[in-house]
Amino acid sequence: AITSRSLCLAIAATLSPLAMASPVDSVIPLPAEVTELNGALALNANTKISGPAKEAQQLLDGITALTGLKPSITRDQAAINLVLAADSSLGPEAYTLEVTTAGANITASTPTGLFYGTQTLLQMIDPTGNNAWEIPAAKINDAPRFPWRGLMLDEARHFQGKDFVLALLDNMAARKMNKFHWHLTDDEGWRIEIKAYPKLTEIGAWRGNGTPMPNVKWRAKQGSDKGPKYGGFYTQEEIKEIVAYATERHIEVIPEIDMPGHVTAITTAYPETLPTIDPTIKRKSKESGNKSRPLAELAEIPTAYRSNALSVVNEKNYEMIEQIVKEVTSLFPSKYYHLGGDEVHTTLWEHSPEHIAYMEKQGMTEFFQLQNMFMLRMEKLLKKYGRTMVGWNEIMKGGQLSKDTVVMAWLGINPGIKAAQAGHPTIMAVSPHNYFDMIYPGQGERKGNSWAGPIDSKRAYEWNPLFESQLTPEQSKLILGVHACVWSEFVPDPQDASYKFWPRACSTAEVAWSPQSKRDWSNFRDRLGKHLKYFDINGTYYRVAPPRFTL
Ligand code: TNX
Repeated sequence: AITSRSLCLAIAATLSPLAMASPVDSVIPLPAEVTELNGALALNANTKISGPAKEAQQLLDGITALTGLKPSITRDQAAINLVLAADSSLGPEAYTLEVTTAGANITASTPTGLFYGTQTLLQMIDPTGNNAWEIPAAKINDAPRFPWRGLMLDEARHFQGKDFVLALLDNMAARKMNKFHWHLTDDEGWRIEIKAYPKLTEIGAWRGNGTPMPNVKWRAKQGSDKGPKYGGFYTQEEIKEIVAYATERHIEVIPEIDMPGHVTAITTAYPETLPTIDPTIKRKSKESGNKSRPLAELAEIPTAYRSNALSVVNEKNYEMIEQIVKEVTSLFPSKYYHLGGDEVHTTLWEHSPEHIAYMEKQGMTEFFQLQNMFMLRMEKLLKKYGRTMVGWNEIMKGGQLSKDTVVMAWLGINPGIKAAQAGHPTIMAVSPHNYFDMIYPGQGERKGNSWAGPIDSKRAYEWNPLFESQLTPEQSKLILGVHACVWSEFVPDPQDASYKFWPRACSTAEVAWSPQSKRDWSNFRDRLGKHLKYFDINGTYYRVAPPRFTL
């Protein structure tokens, strides 16, 4: 029977001799330099791999997953050789890969470079090879454009769990992404066990019927606070396991513990962390403007949702925060600690006698100065634990931050440019290209946010994170890289989370890795079409752009 699928395959088969076959035509991200050679290296049951034990085993497992073949590992020269060489011309993540009919050699100066070489090699194998597995001959020199190639997962709004995170890490690593930013706390949930403050998870990790976590209309819209109790969290043991899994794949895990706003989970578990409020007073400020809401609008004090902030003048809160930092840093070896700092609503501070008194004493006139004071204190605290602070672009308000502090720019491009101009290492997480909680364009799409506009793979692909015309060469160097985020207000389960990431995050991986001059949407689109087979093989749920096959 002729189905539309078989018809399409037949057409594709007729067209393929015309189409430019490239040795990397299903590889993402596109390697920096590729030279096509003649022929191919055949893989079979006797294929051997030599090289450092861990990387050789990872390659072996990858080949088995794609082909079913079980190569063996040898100490001798083999068909596939992984070579660690002290070669100063190869940067810390670079590799060269040479495939001929006689064999394949991957050379790098670090295990990370070797690992990336193996990921490219794996994506050169056509898994639909019908038991005739081969790797096309080519010479590749590859290194990343940016050192920071990240994804963020928000597990606070919806909890996806360990299996999803491990699968996400696998998919990141295959695309040479190296920073996993884990948004573990927010108003709707606290997802990491803190032994000194057990109520953070006993109370803060659960919402829905019967829990003290506030029931607020805004969240009711998402359908998660009605019905059964909902939530979850990671024990410290699970966190360690996930971090180890990421480390094996050359991914750094950066925890985010969002403060001093987005803290309903903390303030519900420990109401004493809220400012003391006197509703009859309100200190006015030029700045409070649209960030501030009238106190009367708050659902209920002290568990006012999305308008709350920690007290930043209560020393007990700083003791609690230090304990949290101590436990969190003991679990995450990353040099970075993300402190959030986004969307701090100052309403409660405006009605808080102790905050007003503190401002008067310090000669502060605007409420954002309280936030700035908090951030400066957090920088110091994190330094004490050997960590560099990362925060959302709002942390720049008030200035004076240490030049080490990393700014994650989300509200468009300008905050990113400003951050680099101010001398901060900067990560471009700009929402119109990188916020994959946004809906995909088109009719009947899955639910999502839409305030930054619909995003498809093309929109995620077609932008340049370096705004060279507005930055000096020195400032350009401060743009560490690119970051795509999935906020999860509208991401109820792992299948939906996977759909939101893939394939859009393939665009992010290539934006972050491949030279700008080599990037081309139509070339990428064709490669992506072929690359999707790797998701089919590892069972990753992804979005297929319309028109879809519905047979
Ligand atoms: C803004 S981006 C937020 C998040 C939301 C997101 C939804 C940022 C630092 N804050 O709390 O989830 O928009 O797109």
